[in-house]
Amino acid sequence: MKTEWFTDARFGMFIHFGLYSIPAGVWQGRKTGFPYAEWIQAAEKIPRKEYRKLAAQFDPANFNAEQWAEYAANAGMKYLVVTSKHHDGFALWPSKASNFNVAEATPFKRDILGELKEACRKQGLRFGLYYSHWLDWEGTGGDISFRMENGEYVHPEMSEFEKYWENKCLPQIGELMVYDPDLIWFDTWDDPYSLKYITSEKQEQLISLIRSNSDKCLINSRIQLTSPSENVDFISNHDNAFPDSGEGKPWETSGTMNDSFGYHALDFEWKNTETLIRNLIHNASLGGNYQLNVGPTGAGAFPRPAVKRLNEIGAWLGANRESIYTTRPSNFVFDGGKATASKDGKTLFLHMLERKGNTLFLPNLSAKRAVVLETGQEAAIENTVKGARLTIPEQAFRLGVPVIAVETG
Ligand code: JFZ
Repeated sequence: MKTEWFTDARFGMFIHFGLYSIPAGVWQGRKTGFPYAEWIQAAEKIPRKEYRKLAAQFDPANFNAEQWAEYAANAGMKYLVVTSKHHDGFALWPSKASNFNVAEATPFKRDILGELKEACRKQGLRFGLYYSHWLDWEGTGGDISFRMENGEYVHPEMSEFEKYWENKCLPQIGELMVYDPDLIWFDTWDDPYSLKYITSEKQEQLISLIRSNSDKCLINSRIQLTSPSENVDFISNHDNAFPDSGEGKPWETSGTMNDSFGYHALDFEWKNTETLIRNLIHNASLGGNYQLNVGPTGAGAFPRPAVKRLNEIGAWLGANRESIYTTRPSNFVFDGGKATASKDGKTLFLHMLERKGNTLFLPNLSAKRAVVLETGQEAAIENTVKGARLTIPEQAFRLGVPVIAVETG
């Protein structure tokens, strides 16, 4: 199955990087009215000509693809997905279909996608590309959710959108395929206008373009969130949405460390590391992935709070790796935590999210061996006709989120 690596991966990095990383959520000295810094052009109704001036300033001295990929690998992530082109229409690679790109419009000139792809290969990370197929505010006909008249959004004529689609969107997807991506991450949301513009014919057009170039490239459901084609490979949930059940296809949640995807200089709502680890465990227990976002600064640096969290999650994952990677969802429910199961179903991993006393009863189950995963310390077992009673060693509760590995049988 071409989705197997994705199902086994559990943890990936999302990167939002572009011209919006320069204003970083602040326009004319004020914090922008919308939490997502990458939306600043629309949120502040910045005229195109003025927004384009950011390209002349785009020269990220600290951009270092190898370091970015290393941060992801050290955090325990297995793939990296970068915004090849976000809603503003600016391409991070030398695109032939539009000169609004890093090589032609900025002093930086380097092929950011090419460098990142190579860095990911070196780190053993799968490489994915976010592409905003629906919204494109460059002004070539894809400027949905951008033109405001009398306080209302005015959407482009279908004929204008068709021009954008034929002359920019499809050719650019063709260009992206040259990078041989492991996945393409499209983006729409529940808006009646996404149904109007991204019809099922357009979905299939994109899908067949990708399939004709690649046997391996996965495609996500946000190609049309309201009614995705049967032919997509995995489901992308709403942002920061951690569901109560799994899906019929492989799935993921993309989420932010604070409240913005693009770097936001005035967003201090950083979630603590334990919350992020709990999100990872939550999705893993239901068979899903967590694609955690980093918004590098306009200079190309990872914000310090992001680096700290990546390091801390990496440390936790390093000590508990078997309980997350290649696991399967477990229907074993217990009070105060969440479980995953090994692929062969023989080992149960109990993530102790809340302390509910030192004994844990596992109904209808007989345990052969139970250990604290990080330390190897044994938990005493008492098997009865009704199930197994474990006594969790006191020291385990000093480990943050302890995991008990139980061999069953
Ligand atoms: C979209 C983008 O607009 C945003 O900038 C970011 O790239 C994010 C990953 O995706 O945001 C969305 C998408 C879907 C919903 C809300 C915001 N939704 O379905 O509610």
